[in-house]
Order: sequence, then C-alpha cells, then structure tokens
Amino acid sequence: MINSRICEILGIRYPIFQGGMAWIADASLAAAVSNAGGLGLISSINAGTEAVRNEIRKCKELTDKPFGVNIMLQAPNAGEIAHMVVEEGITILTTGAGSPAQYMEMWKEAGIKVIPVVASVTLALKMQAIGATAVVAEGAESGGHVGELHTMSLIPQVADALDIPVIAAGGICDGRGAAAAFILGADAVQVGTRFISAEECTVHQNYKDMILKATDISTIVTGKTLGHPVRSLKTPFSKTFAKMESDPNVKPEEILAFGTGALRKAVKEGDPNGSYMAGECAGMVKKTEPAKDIIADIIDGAEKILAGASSRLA
Ligand code: TUI
Repeated sequence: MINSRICEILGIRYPIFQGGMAWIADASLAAAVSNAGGLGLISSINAGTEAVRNEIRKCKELTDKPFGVNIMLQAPNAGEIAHMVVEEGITILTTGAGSPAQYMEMWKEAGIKVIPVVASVTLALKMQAIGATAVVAEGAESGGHVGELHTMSLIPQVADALDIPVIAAGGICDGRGAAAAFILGADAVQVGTRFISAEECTVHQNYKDMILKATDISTIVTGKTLGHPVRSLKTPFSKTFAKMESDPNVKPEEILAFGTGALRKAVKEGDPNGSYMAGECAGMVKKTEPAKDIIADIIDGAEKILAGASSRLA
C-alpha cells in the first residue's frame, strides 16, 4: 500500500491532500476527504473570518480524522484568520500566495504543523529554515494563483534541496500523475481540480459541468501584467480579462475592478461571467463521484503503475 512519512507525521492513511481551494474547499468537502483517509483542507477564502470559523466547527462534527485549513496570505483578513485558527485548535495549516514567516512563531508555539505552498526552491528552503513541517510544491499546471515553474521540473529540484517532506501539486488528478510525482521525489500529492467534481463538493452545478466539459486546452492564465497570474477556464469572462490586459488604454485598476468577486460568483451562483479557476488537468475529469472513490482511484492507479513500471519499460 502506498504510504509515506507524511502519513505518519499527520496521522492520515493515504498521501493525498485536497487543495484548499478559495470559496470551494468547505467543511463538506474537507470532511469527506479526511473520512476517506486523505487530508481535507478548508479554505480561508470564504464570506469572512467567522464563516471560516463555522466551517471549521462543522468539519469537526463531520469527521474525527485530521483536517487542516489553507490560509491565503494575500487576503485582507489573513492576520485575523491566523489568530482564529489557533483559537479553534487547528493542528494542520497550509499557506499560499506568500511567506507565512510572521506567523510561524505563534503557530509553532500552538503546536501547529505548518505546510507552506511554494513555487520555487528559494522559498522552499526559507520555509524549511523557519520550521515548516513539509512544503507543498505547486507547479503552474494548477488552477488559481500560479508560479512560474511547472511540476515536472519543480518537484525534483525542491525534493533535492529539502530534508522535510514535499507534497507535489499542479496537474495531478489520477494514478498516473500521482505515480509520476512519487518518482520525481514527492512524499504525497495535492489534488484540487478533480475534487471540484466530487459529490460532496458544494459548488454550483454549473462549475462542475464546466470542469466535466473541459478539454486539454480549456484553461488560460490571466493576470500576469498585474503580478498575480491566475489559471482559470476559458470563458467570456477570462477572455475579456485577457483582452483588457493587452489593451494599453485599459488601466490596471479597471482590470482589477472587473475581476473583483468573480470567483465567488462562479462558485456560488454559477454565473457565466464568473471566474472558474481550474487546473490544466480539468480535461481529464470525466465524472462526478464520491471523494472516497476519487482517492481509491488515485491510490489504486498509482500502485498498479508503480508495481508494473519496470516491466512496461523492459
Ligand atoms: O494560493 C494559491 N492559489 C490560489 S489563491 C487563490 S485566491 C484568488 N482569488 C481571486 C483572485 C486571485 C486569487 C486562488 N488560487 N496557491 C498556492 C501558491 N502559492 N501558488 C504559488 C504560490 C506562491 C507564489 C509565490 C507562494 C509564494 C510565492 O512567493 C512569495 C515570496 O514571498 O517569495
């Protein structure tokens, strides 16, 4: 059975994290993933700090297994969330879109295992030096806010540089991707896009349908000119966003205003003018199924491939 040191450190059965996707990753999805033996994560991007506190409390009712919270560090309420998770007794945190250095002392004192999401070796090394338990190394195939390196070259470089466990993210949604990540040096994988299609994921049905209809070329990265590149599905919204960025007469403030609230509109209302963040592997997600079946499929698939890898290549 596939198992790694991160399973023991976190008390989980399978080395699969569910991405802490903004507005999407709530108690329903996180508890389903944790109950199935993975690591469920609740996103800190929701309708305010108290809404996130409620999700944490709900999740505790839905599962007795370990789960964590993902803190998006660029959010205006990141400081508030950083304190609230300590109050709520959270034991596992992932952080994204920046460095969590300013909160590390407080979280370590509270006994929290901190797992920053990084997109480079430089930041990964810094995180190890300030006491991170592990890092999620996220390649640019992923949905949402992306770095520059892709999974294939990021993972081995981060794995070579660090002593702590590395969780691979970006472009992984089945046993093949997971097996590849383990071979590249990862101790676990983080899966986002495929869990959007999970039965327990509470996003608007239109969001699920858009993922299920996606093909290999359905995503686009916008926001590079604003210093905040984001991968999402190609829609009238993202195409307009891209056009605004390439038009020298449109000011950055206007583009930012156009994008504000777009993810929430997609997740909650299924609004065609919303931002449907998704990774490049959206084209491989073909059905809605329970989170536990997604985890079983990834683990079984990876085990079969790893067991037969040498014979396939002989
Ligand atoms: O954070 C993410 N993905 C996200 S956050 C998000 S919320 C959002 N909402 C509306 C518009 C835009 C975004 C959606 N998706 N992933 C983790 C991640 N972190 N990926 C890359 C990084 C990263 C990049 C640079 C982490 C640190 C970093 O450098 C910081 C430094 O100080 O060097």
